[in-house]
Amino acid sequence: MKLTIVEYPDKRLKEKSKIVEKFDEELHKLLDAMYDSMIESRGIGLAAIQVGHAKQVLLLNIPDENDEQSREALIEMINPIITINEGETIYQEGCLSVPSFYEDISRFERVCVNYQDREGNTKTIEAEGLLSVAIQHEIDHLNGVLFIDKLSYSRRKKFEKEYKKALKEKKLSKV
Ligand code: Y12
Ligand code: CO
Repeated sequence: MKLTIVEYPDKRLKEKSKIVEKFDEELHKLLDAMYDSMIESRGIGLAAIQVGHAKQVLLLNIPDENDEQSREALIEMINPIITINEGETIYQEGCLSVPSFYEDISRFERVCVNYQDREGNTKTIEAEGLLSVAIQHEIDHLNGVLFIDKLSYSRRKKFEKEYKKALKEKKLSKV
């Protein structure tokens, strides 16, 4: 099933996602459809609210050293909670819900996360580098926060102007 990616400024991106209680076929179907949509859109991370489902569900698929993604590297996180965070790193982030815009964002360098897998089993992961940054970016989505919300006032103003212009051009090119 092909899912449509919700794009900024859609208000659904501000919603807080709800805890998942049922680890059933419906959840598995959502996870599989999210994976297909993420790969088709060339993403490395996707939260359920980005496809219109306000559930605490996210995917991560970090490319390997040859810049290739594989299903074996897929991480499915349900109800994630960051338990430890350390250090600081700045990484240029992008988001499928904010197409064609990339910005340097400050994040924790390392995180430890407790979460559940698709069967409801409890898991823990320690992450650093791109995986750590992507986890924090996706968990922000579950709280209705986008990476552009972390920009300074002037950078946000610049973004809004550029994004509005890009949206207008996109609409005109479809006429
Ligand atoms: C660092 C980097 C990324 C994250 C969160 C996950 N973000 C993404 O997966 C963003 C993907 C993305 C893909 C795009 O499409 C292509 O490259 C073909 C894209 O480009 C356009 O929309 C035109 C933008 C973003 C966290 C930390
Ligand atoms: Co995003």
